[in-house]
Amino acid sequence: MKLIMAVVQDDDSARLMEGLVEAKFRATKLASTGGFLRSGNTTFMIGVDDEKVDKVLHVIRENCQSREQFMSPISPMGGNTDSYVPYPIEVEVGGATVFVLPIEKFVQY
Ligand code: 2BA
Repeated sequence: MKLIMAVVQDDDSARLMEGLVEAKFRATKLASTGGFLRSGNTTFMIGVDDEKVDKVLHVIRENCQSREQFMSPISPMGGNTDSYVPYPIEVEVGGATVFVLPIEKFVQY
């Protein structure tokens, strides 16, 4: 069994959850925050048998798209301004960042 952890954009999370439920996968959605943009994203926890991992990855790919986002840098408060960029910068946020982890034990009580 594997645990798939997928960080996706909030805009895709409802569609992805629908896709997973439709494909009969169980998933848990967690509210998360990206360290770089400091804005909300969504992390899915999906526990599946090994042979179904590729099917889940397919559902994720089908329902998540990458987008350009602007990041407004926060001005440093009396700190070092050497690397400070005073205008918004555009970053491409991926459709999904996915980790596939082995599960040692799975129990439900
Ligand atoms: P954030 O950390 O808010 O990053 C959003 C986007 O900003 C990233 O998109 C990337 O394009 C850019 N970015 C991140 N760090 C950067 C840096 N040091 N310099 C320049 N640009 C940078 P994605 O790579 O698609 O990541 C989307 C979200 O997935 C991330 O949001 C974070 O929440 C999560 N993530 C990505 N890689 C991760 C990792 N190795 N471990 C844990 N979470 C990760």
